[in-house]
Amino acid sequence: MQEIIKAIEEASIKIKHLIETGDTGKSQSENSTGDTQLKLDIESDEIIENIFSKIPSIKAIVSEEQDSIKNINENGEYLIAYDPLDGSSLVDVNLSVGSIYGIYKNDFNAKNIVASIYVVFGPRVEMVVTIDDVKMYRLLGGEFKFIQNIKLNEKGKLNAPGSTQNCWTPFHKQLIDDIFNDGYRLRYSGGMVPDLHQILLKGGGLFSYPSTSDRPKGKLRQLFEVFPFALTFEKAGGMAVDGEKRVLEVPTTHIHDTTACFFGSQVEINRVLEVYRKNV
Ligand code: P6P
Repeated sequence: MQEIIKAIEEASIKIKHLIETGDTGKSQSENSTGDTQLKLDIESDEIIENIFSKIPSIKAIVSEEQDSIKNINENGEYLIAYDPLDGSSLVDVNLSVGSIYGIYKNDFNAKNIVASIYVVFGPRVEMVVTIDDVKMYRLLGGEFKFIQNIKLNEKGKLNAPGSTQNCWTPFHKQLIDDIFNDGYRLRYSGGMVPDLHQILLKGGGLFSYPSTSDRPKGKLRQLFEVFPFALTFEKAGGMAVDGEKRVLEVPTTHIHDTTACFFGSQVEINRVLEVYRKNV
């Protein structure tokens, strides 16, 4: 695992430079959902793939920006699903973005995730490694230095309600309204990585990307985005559900499957479960 962490550190330093100097324009190609890819998406993906292809402990990799799994070393131990630059369109307006890595054994699915790593590219570059606990590192003088462990409070103060509000179910809208009426503060940038990083560092709250009329299975990808953060939130003392159960019990049938997802502290997630179990 250490060589994978070092590889992600090396890739992140290169991606930081790419964000600062790269062309943020559109490429000529599309991703698996037909969205036009940004040049940043493709170039950050190439950086990561080139580095991972030399790591002996990696058996195979799959990128959110590509359609197929790539075999690296048949004797490798780990499978890595990664989103090379989530929220890349936010670079154009100088907001924070991030990379997300899910590290699996035997197969790409929820029950086989063994670790997750995300990197936030903001005013500072920070990497959060989840194995048995949640450790945060910061890029200082060209090296990642350990800063702190991350633990969530039982109850938080922040609310990050994702997706198009006019596509919410009435009971989801009521839930979000009730949470705001209880004094939670709105914190939503449209970047999953910085939005969840903020909730983790500020003691907790709720991030939701529910099933909506335009996206009945949610928007966020199971392998590349949701499962890695679900592991982090659970190891930090919080929860991650799809409205009914842990997202780490959601079955995967295709590498680009999505799922509705709620990440947060115990109090907020139990509130979601209570509302959803009554209405779904
Ligand atoms: P919406 C970015 O495109 C992303 O995949 C996540 O980083 C983010 O949480 C979500 O989409 C934002 O989606 O529909 O709220 O704009």
